Amino acid sequence: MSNAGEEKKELLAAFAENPERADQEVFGRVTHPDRRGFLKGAGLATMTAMLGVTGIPFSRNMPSGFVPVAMAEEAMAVADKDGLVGLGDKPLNAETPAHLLDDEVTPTARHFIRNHGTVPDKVNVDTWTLTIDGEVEVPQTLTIQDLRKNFEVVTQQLIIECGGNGRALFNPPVSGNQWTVGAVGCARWTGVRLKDVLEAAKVKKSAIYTAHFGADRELADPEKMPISRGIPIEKAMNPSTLIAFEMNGAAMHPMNGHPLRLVVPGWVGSTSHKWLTRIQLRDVVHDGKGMKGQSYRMPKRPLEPGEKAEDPLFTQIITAMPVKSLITRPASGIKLEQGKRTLEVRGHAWAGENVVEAVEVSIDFGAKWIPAKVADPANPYAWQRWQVEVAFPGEGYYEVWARATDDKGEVQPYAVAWNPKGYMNNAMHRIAVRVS
Ligand SMILES: Nc1nc2c(c(=O)[nH]1)N[C@H]1C(S)=C(S)[C@@H](COP(=O)(O)O)O[C@H]1N2
Ligand SMILES: [Mo]
Repeated sequence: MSNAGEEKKELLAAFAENPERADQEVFGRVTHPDRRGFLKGAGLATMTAMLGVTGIPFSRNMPSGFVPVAMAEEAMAVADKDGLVGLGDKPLNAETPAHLLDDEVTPTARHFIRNHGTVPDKVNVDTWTLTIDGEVEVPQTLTIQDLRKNFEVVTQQLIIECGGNGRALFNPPVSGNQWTVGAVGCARWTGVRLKDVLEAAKVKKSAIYTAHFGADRELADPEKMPISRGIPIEKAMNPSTLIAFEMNGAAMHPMNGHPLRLVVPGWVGSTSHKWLTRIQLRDVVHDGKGMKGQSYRMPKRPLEPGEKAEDPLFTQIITAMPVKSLITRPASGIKLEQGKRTLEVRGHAWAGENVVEAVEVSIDFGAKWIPAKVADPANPYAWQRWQVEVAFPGEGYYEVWARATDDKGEVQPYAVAWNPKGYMNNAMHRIAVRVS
């Protein structure tokens, strides 16, 4: 099919212009109130024909995301991101392959994207304002220039990880973006401390929680915000919690929250509100979109994989992310050159509110563990580089597994602790190595 490229462009244009109609044409019917259709039957055949491919990669994504993955990948090129893997294009979500997360500081072009709705367009940096209201004595409305002028500007390397990172490994599968390991990044963020701004607004004693609001809107309803979460006042007052206006020393990527966002490092990514316009201080826990039901919550007792559980069981609002590590070198699937028996393995490790004390690797499925060298974090809430030289006893197929331990003695588990929304999977990362 020689003109597959052209047809793909046309398909993308059709989706950009009128997603509902394009859905109708590609998927045959509208199956979901938020407009996304299921790729199956005739729809899948049409799509496959139009894309000129015999199969669509990452088909495991299909049931949950109803994702025209090839299109999401196309969208990545538009979004000016380097090698990210698209999980969906409405809203646009993309993760970074592990080997592209090798940089000490995650480049802007390699920071993952997690969107719930539209990406605000026509952003005017000069007129953008942030309102601080609710349980404060002196409500504030500040421009970005005001923030820069009135408060100390700080730069910190800070980790943001999606609560659903690792969801693709759940068994039985759960719905939601099928992140493998790459919904995590550690960029250098420049901004002001949320704490300083809150102090200027004179927070009342009654304030116990924040509520975050931004400029993005639900895809299906431009009146509604797609997400509005919050954090306890203690985390808001943590000096590493930033209102950021720069990413890696430059303007933020439009998909990563330009021109203003929260960075609540170490905590579930949904608290790091993008396109931030308002923070309300509350005397009760926030009840916005993403705060209730089973959203960003864990059950109060372990569940059997696949178990159906009712909302009242989900009493634990997710806060800090658990200890975790990632192998960024080599890429999985590497074949050592003939006769070579050693390999440098390295990556990053992080631990929510804690500090990583040790990283070990195993080349025998966890029977024996080899300690790696672990660097100190560049600053609190930055991930930590680890590195180790591994020697293989002979030729064959190996897996290299990595596990981190934090300063509270928490260790990464071997397997996924199943929960119905696919949160907080910190099971060990593993890569395949062929020794010849
Ligand atoms: N306004 C707004 N903020 C948001 C989101 C969103 O959809 N809208 N997604 C949240 C989630 S779930 C995550 S994991 C992080 C991801 O940040 P990133 O897209 O810059 O990687 O942004 C958070 N902030
Ligand atoms: Mo997320």
